[in-house]
Amino acid sequence: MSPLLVTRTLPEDATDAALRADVLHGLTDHPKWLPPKWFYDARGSELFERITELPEYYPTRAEREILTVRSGEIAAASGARTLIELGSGSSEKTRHLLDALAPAVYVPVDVSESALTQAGQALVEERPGLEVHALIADFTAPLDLPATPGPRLLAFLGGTIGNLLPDERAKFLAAVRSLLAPGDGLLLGTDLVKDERVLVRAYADAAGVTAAFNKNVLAVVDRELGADFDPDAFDHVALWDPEREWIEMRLRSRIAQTVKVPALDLAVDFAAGEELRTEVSAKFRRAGVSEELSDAGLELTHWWTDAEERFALSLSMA
Ligand code: AVJ
Repeated sequence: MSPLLVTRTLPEDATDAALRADVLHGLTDHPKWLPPKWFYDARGSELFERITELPEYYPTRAEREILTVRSGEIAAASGARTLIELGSGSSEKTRHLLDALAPAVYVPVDVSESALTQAGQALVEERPGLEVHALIADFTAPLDLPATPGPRLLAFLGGTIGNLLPDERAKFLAAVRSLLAPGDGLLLGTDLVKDERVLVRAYADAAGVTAAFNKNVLAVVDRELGADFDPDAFDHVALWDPEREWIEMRLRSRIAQTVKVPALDLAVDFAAGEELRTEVSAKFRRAGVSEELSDAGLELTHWWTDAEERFALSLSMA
């Protein structure tokens, strides 16, 4: 049997139906909002890769430092024979884990079939004996994981859990727990609370790459739903919400304007200065992560940070 198996559980038309529902709901809500998942078309993914290399955007470097230094400990603590990774993308940061764990099976899960196929092909070529079972799926929906050797380690890296609102996080962690058997583990990447200026700079870089990334969601709605958003009629906003301890990205309408979305037979009025929220990126403290994991039935057993304590990887056991 080929060492690379790619399974699609995401229906082909899921994306179009989901985008239409999200745009209709979010643009008629008060205040207006869109889910961050729609950032990641080809241009958005390329812009995000550029963001990860920006001097102001520390999370990727900080997490890579932890994985480089601590993968041996993570492997020893989890003893996993299967590594499952949600939102695996290029699997670039996963290589340290795969080296240390040397699992029998790797199950990358992502919505991007191209990313999964490219990464999966490269991994089976360079790692004889590794079986890759890639899943084209939306990890926020119920997952149908293949039967693989235990114990299993489920990795959710990058700090992407911060994109979920608190109630969404509770549901997500409970769903993850329901996928795990006793002795399985969750390896979770979380960006940490820190100086507000450092946080805001990471989401409003001097080169304007994050501004372009943020505005790109308007181009996605224009292309997919025939809307007439003018990205230049909106300003990029990044702010720190100290009560909720999250960064919020918004797009502020420079003028009073009406945007048409023909595919939804919708006309959306924006007042001058009105803001559309495009992402929250929650920042965490160890006590809060431990509590959220415990509420989901997971026990935090290890907490690793980079030397500057900007980002953390936690291991929790089912
Ligand atoms: C990929 C969701 C972890 O929230 O920091 C980067 C996305 N947004 N710059 C994050 C993002 C603006 C990133 N995550």
